[in-house]
Amino acid sequence: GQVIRLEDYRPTDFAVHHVDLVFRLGSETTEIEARLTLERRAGTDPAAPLVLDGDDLTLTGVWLGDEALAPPRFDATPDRLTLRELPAAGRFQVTIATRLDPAGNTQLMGLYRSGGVWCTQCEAEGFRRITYFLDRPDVLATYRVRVEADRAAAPVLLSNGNPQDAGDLGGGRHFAVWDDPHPKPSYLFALVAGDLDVLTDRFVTASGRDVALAIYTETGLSARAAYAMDALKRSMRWDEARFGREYDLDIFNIVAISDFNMGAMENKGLNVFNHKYVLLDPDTATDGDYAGVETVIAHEYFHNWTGNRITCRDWFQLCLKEGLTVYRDQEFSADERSAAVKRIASVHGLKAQQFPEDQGPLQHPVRPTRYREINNFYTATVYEKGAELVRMIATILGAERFRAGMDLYFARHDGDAATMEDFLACFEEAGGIDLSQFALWYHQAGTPTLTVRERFEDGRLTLGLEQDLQRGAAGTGTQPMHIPVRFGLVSEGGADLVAEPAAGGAEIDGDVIHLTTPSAEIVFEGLAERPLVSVLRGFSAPVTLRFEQRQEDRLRLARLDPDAFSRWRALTDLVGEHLRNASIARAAGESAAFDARIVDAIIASAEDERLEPALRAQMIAMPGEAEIARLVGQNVDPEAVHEAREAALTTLARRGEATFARVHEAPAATGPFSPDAAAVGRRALRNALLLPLSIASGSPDLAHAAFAASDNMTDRLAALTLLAHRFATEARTRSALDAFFERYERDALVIDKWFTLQATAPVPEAVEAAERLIGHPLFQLANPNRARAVIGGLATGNQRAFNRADGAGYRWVADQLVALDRLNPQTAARLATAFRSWRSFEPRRQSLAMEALRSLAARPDLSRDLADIVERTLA
Ligand code: BAL
Ligand code: ZN
Repeated sequence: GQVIRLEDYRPTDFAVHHVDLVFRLGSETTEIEARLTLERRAGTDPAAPLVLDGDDLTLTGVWLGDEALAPPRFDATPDRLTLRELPAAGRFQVTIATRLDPAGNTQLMGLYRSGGVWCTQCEAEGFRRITYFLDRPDVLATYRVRVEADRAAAPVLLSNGNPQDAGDLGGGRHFAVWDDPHPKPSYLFALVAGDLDVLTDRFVTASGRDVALAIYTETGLSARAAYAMDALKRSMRWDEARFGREYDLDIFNIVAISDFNMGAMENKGLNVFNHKYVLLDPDTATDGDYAGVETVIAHEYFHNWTGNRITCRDWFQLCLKEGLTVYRDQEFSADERSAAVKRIASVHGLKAQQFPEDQGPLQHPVRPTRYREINNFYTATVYEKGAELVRMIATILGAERFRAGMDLYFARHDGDAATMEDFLACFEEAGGIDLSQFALWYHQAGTPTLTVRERFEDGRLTLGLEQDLQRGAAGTGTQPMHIPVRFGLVSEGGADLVAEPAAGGAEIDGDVIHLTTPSAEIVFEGLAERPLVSVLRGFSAPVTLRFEQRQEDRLRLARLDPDAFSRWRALTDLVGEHLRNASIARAAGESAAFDARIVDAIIASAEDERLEPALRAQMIAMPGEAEIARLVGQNVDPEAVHEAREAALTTLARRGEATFARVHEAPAATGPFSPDAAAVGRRALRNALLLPLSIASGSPDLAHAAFAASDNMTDRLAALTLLAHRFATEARTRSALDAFFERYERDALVIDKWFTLQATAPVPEAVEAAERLIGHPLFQLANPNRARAVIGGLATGNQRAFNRADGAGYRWVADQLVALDRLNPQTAARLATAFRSWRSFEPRRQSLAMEALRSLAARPDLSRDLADIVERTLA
């Protein structure tokens, strides 16, 4: 495929001022007329043709003004429309007619049908599957959209902006007209038409604008949008208070769709969502689902400013809107819930998703400079590492100057298609700081290693810091970066000490060390006692920390660091290190004992009343098998990892049984279900204890009791997952799975969970189980959530089965990818990233994974999406 390069960027020869669209939706085909108001940009070649992007389009007519055109005035292929002899100056109009088959569009890009509903997905390049256009984010136009459809099939007709007109057309048909006054790029266009229920509300903005809010759902499900509506109103209020951003239209619509490639999409005034991130009630959704809905609702809403009002000049700038918006949604969740719990969850996600990407063949910088398929760059690096970079800017500038930089960004670039450099310049100016070294974080791929050493003598503490970045698959630079290291010096009693650094060494600003050189030393003087050094608090930079700290110090920090995040980190690192060593030992036929002091620290945290229950749940959760494999790094034997983790769990369960039982039996708060943070934390702790308690007793009775007693999906699913993963062969487990299935048979989102929990059972036979699951009458390969539930469940949620010693996991996943690729290349490519860590496994598995990847690469009919991932993974 063709490579797109950042350095080739140049503006278009033509501006598109306005787009007038007419959609005639029909049961078979849809007719579209697009009238573009165009103008040649000053200074461009007056004879240059207009070349418009298309993708798989059928052209039915072209007009210049009122004049119908014929070749050679234009020539058209499904992928391109070229118009010649256009006016050299002034505005003119080109009208383009196309015909589509939305029901046959299984890619779910462009206009498609989902459960009878017409809907669109245009980011990144879906608009060109609707009509020929300058389909790139720096072409901003106002849009007016007329939708016509059968009233019975589609009583609801929606598009971006404000409703302008509606009426009857006779013959059972009707129309609606929408007007969006905000110039926008085509990727933010949206249309929805169908028979939908609606939940409505209203919001008055800080300056008094009355906004009508509506969430549309499949019929009969609008009550399940209540929490999403609540999250929307809280997001709107928060963005006013925290960033001074108000909503700018009279109406804000959200639609929940069941077939959707992404989580959701921030189309101007008409967000379209995967229904997974809208529909909730206690009986069908877990606390994790509630948190996901809150985050995604906020994320898409926040895009109205960071993404829509200020968009990206080109797709290389994706992090400009995504990293920033993830940062904003993380801050929102931290403010709405517990900041420490949220930060731990974010760092956990970063290490599970972004670190392996940054350390494998799919490595790329946060601001890439080339791509073959932009859909493959909606990655953890662009999103999650991108958010970490914004967080570091906030750390470096401090809250006030960071806010000033954001204010400047909004003031200066409102209405622009901007670049990452534009963004950084605002913080340089508002902060009075040079961020040119910091900008390397956007250009240099890979996870830097931060090595810390300490020495204490005569009341003087010397900290040595060193940074190292190895060149990886992306081949980008390895210059020293600006790493903000938040730290604390903790007394034996667990208090933060105040110590003045001596002159020289790295720059220190409050509790942040600014490491800008390859290495630096900092000396703290006048310390009465040797402090416990707590570094990288709040995970102040996305690095791998190497700190040869005394075991006693780490154990003490795990118990008494006043910074809750650092307590978690100290404990998790100790546990992770043991699991890493134990996995390596097992692979060599040896065993490694789990240090009783670490085990006791975990047990102690379970009943530490100073910690909120959600944190205690995070403290006692063992790292997953994939995380342990990442820590092992090379020559990984997934069976050894599994056994090492099981052995550690057994040790913990036996030693902690009495304590865990005591905490588990403490009376749970009564009253009706509530999704608030405190109640979520209590459920998380009780459910986290189920696992060690079941292991200690060797019996599924406790899980069965919890399953039977559960009055909400969080508890029910926790119990059922435990049964399916640990007591899979028992008849009673099968009965529980069947009962669950029968209860929720008609509930797609719950049935997705039923599929996932079976595909993720950590047993080698999960491959055969997954094969049976795709034969189940309710399995639908064309539905992305369902495909992800089973294929993704096995490929990314089941390290042991996917990496089975005989290669059956690799082969099975590769076969499914081939089938899925024919329907939905984007989702197939995303699932294929499961192979990204193949080189870290032992040689036999490596060769089996390579065979599966090569068999994929050899297929002549792969989509560009999937071929790009497979080829880069093999490179
Ligand atoms: N813009 C794609 C979906 C999202 O990140 O919100
Ligand atoms: Zn986003």
